[in-house]
This record gives sequence, structure tokens and C-alpha cells, in this order.
Amino acid sequence: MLIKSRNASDVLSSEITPKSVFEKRRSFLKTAAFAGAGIAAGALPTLSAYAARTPLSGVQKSKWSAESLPENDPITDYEDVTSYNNFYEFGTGKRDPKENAQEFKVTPWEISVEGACMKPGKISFEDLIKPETLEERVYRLRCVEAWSMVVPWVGVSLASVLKKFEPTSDAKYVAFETLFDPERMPGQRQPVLKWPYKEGLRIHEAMHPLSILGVGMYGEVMPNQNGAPVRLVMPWKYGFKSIKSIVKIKFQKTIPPTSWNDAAAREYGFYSNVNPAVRHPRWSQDSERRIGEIFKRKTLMFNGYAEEVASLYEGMDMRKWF
Ligand SMILES: Nc1nc2c(c(=O)[nH]1)N[C@H]1C(S)=C(S)[C@@H](COP(=O)(O)O)O[C@H]1N2
Ligand SMILES: [Mo]
Repeated sequence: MLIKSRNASDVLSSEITPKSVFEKRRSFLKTAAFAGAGIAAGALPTLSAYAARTPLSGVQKSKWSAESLPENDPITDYEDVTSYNNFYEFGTGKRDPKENAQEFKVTPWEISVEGACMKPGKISFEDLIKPETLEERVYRLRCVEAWSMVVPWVGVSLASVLKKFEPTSDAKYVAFETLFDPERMPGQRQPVLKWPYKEGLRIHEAMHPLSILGVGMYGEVMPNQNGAPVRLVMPWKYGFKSIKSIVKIKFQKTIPPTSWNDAAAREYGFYSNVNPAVRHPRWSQDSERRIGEIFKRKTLMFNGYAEEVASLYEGMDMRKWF
């Protein structure tokens, strides 16, 4: 068992939750079947415990803590982040994923890593949640539909995972795919998108220190509706780049097709960097509504991460490469 003492300054943002949420969680822990002496001391989530609200242990604080955000940028309520979702595999309504994804079994789970690399292979969910590699990253995520949220994600650096497979010089892009299983993902029985959901990044974007594979939020395993068990989190890009329930990662020389670009190329480009200056053909992108709030906020270039990522796009015309 992993017991680690921490001093007050090590406290994770996810541990400083609003009181109502904290009380709810505590009463949940009391009644949950697996609640026992081991939990607070950091029991690893086991396969059988996954479906419930299982705390993740060994999560390290990162430089992307809640304190690193401006004061007017508080963490969004757990309730809002887990009940207002886009996850078309479980329905196209914002409330559908929470309702329809509860029975979705995510164990066992493996991601196959293939293509232009020296060591193709697989990553299991257990490999990803090894304590000490997990970090809390409090990131904003902005949907192309002009709403946003601030979430204490738990994840691992995408670069650190990808490097283990030793990508070759042909690996110019990285392609990602969601699980395809219409039995378990009822939304895939409708032709709303070309299934499975696909996304892609340029290798430099994938290797950027801000890019993570998210395995949890608010100190717990990823709720099903938010993309369990593992999803991308790309905070400077529109939300749809943050592909959920990933089963395949492929290094490749050519630009990967992506679901939203396939569906509407005029509206969704490959890069999809958050950019208040470039309109969506049907609406402005210069402001956004934080879920749980009434008044709109101004949208920031690269969603507020310009200092970290602008250099990736130096010399590119962002209107052309939208
Ligand atoms: N597989 C898959 N991934 C997906 C989506 C989806 O429909 N299917 N929706 C995307 C969109 S549009 C957004 S805004 C984010 C939403 O993440 P959230 O529900 O955790 O807020 O997930 C993205 N990832
Ligand atoms: Mo989105």
C-alpha cells in the first residue's frame, strides 16, 4: 500500500472542492461497496472498482495548478462538467452522455500504438495510472460551440507515453481513434458521424508539454461521460480535438483524416486552434460562456495558452490553417 505524507502546500486543487461536492463525495465513500480503510491511503483502482467514483492515488501537483490561473477563472463545478457533455457515441444531446454512458464497461482496456515507430505495441490502462506519473493539470477547455470549463484533469504527459514507442522520422503526424462498438456505444448505431471518431495532431503538437492523456478529473478516475478510461486533453484547441475513449494511436507520414473535418470541412479545419479572430462560418468565436455562469467571457488566443504554444505555429497563416 502506498502511504505518502504531504505538507499543506502539496494539496491538489481537486482536494479543494466546493463544500457541497466534498460532502457528497464523503457520503458516497461511506456507502460505496469498496469504501474501506485503504482508500484514503491510496488504494490503486482495480478493474472491478472502476465504474464507481474511484480516487486516483499518487497524483502529483504540476505547475498547471489552480493557483496558476487568474483569480476570475475558478474551477468549474464537478456537477456541471459531468452533466453537460459532447460525446456523440452516447447521444447528441448535452445531457445524453451522462444518462447513456453509465453502463459502459471500460475494463479491460488497451490502446494499440502502431505505424512509424520502432517499438509498436500496446498500453494498458494500468500502465497509465501508475502512481508518480500522474499529474493534476488544471486546464481550460473550450468547445467550438462557444462554451468552456476549467477542469482539474488527472493525466500523463502524452510525449512521455509516445516516446516509449520510439517514433521514427516518418512520424510527422499522430492519428487517434475512439473505440468502435455499437453494442456498447449506442450512438454509433446512428450515422451522425463516420465512426469510429477520429482525430489527429502534428507530431510537434502531440509532443508539446501541455498535451496530456487524461485518465481522471477532480482526483478520481475519468467519468464515463467525459471519455473514460483515457482521452486526449489539448487545452489550446477546440474541444473536439480532445478525443475520448481512445483505443488506437498511429504515427504516420500523412495528415490523418479527422471526424469533424470529414463531416464539414468548411467549418472544421485540421488545426482547430482556439482563435477569437477566426469566425466559425455560422457564428463568432470571440466570446464564450463558462458552464455554470451567465455572462460571457472574451475568448483568448490559443484559449489563453499563447505563451506556451504560439511558437508551434510561427509563420503559419492561421486563417488558412484554421
Ligand atoms: N469520441 C469522442 N470524443 C469527443 C467527442 C465525441 O463526440 N466523441 N466530442 C468532443 C467535443 S466536441 C468536446 S467539446 C469534448 C467535450 O469533452 P467533455 O464532455 O469532457 O466536456 O470532447 C470531444 N471528444
Ligand atoms: Mo466541442
